Amino acid sequence: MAEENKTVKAKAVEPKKVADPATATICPATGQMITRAQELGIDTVFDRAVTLKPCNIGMQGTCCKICAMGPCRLPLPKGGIEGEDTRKGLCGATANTVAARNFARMVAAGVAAHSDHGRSVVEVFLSVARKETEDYTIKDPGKLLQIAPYFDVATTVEVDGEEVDRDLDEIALEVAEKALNEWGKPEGELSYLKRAPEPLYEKWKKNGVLPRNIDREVVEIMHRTHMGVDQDYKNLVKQCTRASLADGWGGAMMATDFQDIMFGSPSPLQSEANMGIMKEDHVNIIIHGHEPVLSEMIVAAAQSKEMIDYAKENGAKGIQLGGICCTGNEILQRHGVPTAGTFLQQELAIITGACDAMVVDVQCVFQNLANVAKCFHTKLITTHPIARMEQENVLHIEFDEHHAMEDAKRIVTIAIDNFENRDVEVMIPPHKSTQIAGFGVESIEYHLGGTFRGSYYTLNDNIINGRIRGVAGVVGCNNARTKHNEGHITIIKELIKNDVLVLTTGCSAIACGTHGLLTPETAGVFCGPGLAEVCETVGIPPVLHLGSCVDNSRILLAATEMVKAGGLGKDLCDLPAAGSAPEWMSEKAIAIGQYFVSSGVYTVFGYHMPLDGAPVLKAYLYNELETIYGGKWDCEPDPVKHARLMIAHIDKKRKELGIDKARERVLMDMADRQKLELA
Ligand code: XCC
Repeated sequence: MAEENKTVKAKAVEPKKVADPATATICPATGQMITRAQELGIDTVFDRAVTLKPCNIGMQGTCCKICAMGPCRLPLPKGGIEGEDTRKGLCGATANTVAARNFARMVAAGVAAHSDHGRSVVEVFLSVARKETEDYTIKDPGKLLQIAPYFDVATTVEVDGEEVDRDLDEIALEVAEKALNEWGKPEGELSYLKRAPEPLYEKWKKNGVLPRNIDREVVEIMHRTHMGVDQDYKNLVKQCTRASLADGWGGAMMATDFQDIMFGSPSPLQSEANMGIMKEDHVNIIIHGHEPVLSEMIVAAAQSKEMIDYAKENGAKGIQLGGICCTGNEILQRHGVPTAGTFLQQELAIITGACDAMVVDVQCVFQNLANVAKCFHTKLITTHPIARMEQENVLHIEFDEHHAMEDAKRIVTIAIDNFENRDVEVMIPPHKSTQIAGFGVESIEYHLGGTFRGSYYTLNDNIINGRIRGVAGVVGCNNARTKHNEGHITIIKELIKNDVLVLTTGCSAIACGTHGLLTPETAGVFCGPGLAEVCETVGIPPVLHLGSCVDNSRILLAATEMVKAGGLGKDLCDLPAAGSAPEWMSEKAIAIGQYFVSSGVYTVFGYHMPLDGAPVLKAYLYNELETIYGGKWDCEPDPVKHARLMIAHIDKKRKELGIDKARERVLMDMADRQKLELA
């Protein structure tokens, strides 16, 4: 007994292992706040990543826990497998089946998350169309008219033999009802699929992967991955394609469109990024999550004279809003609200001691926020009926679109009332950068085509003549298992150095803002000569912020516009383009990856993929899929090698298009010019 007590005591004094800020992040503000948290004795995700090791078999994708005879664990033997792979679960499921089922369930969860978000947005739009709410309106009628035909909704009507514009309210109502039907229509296929280039649509049709309705494809994955159903990894991957397309060309695309219609389509604007945007003498409200339905109202409430006056009465100089994750991107791209941080910075925003309220909706919200908030005066407010927290210090104010402004004002008032309760010394890291955000399909066309000749052809032309080597979509999360922001920033710098124009969304976009890559001036510093020349001529950054994760649909549509403009092939897979998620962590990222691959895009993930335990399935995703859809998966944790894989693919496509020679000429010209300059 005495012996036992000694051991307990000895353990108790063992110093706690914590993260080393220098290896945890490349962001100085983040490093500073990790240290601050450690001084205050508060653990963050960075520390937990040091003490909690990931499960090796789960990492390989080969732990099966879909029935109570398991979990059956099928790790790959250290030396690999020679000859027949005899690994199997109690039911006989092979490693391929197990890993494919796990992969499919990630796709299902990712599609569900994006598309349920999309559904909420369309439901709010239906209330607008039915005139049940006055807080939301139609801010971009042009976009409504643009999408109406995809739902077979007429925008004109015949009156006395003459074709006249149809009443906008009527159009809105019909579009809203038809759009909502996309989640559960009993027959047919999704309406937006025809927005894809025709050869791609035909490929989907031929392979039997046209999604029927959004919910059905998710449900079918859950059915097929139930114990004893689909046991052919290729057939499972086929359903992954079908469900993911229901996201990329369905739920997520509708989320973007209806948000644009109600809240306005973004256009480029200037703002700031990183935790240094918080102000000690202001009421700081941090908005975090994904659905802009509430955050739009909070922006309006926080900017109202009534609320600003109230803040001043309470001793603050004003109200400072800041965004985290994709809700942050939504209010950045439409209102210029600065971003306070990426996914991994959420706890740190509270640790500043200056966060008077953190308002969260759905997705990517750490439960540990509640524990961190307990150490400060911060009010943590959940707002969504499907996303609550068990901790007692969390306030739940359920948001309802029918009294949206009222709810938003209530939340802002709570934050203002809380301003005087700050108890711990405030420490806001002094780091922030200028950023330009708010690009979209339309603004790329405008900027790269000019007012009178707005067209994607100018972009194509610069790709054909070799100034721009190609286009890359770099998107996705942070992951505490990799150095915060290092993957995003290293890969993107390598790409732009090699004249690849980058389109970015999600936390990758926030990282770019934080590290100063979203300004036109970046071009002269980090870009290759060709891309720099184009960016300087038209005044755009070499990295274009296209919004949140659901806005990856903007990347699909921009790529489609490139195909339509001509000169770069007939399908998305012909384009000199590639996709990347350097620090992915969420199931949504897997869904996005799968719809990009199935749309013909070579897509490289960083960190790792949960496929190593099933080499046959992995080879199928990394190679064979390309023969079906023109796109394929790849994974490379080293950021420079990762970028080079993308560049090699872009060069391969240039060669196939016969435009590789143009680039050689451009490069030769530049080298000659530099030689001359040196002489
Ligand atoms: Fe979440 Fe969208 Fe990932 Fe960031 S990037 S961690 S999903 S907030 Ni989409």
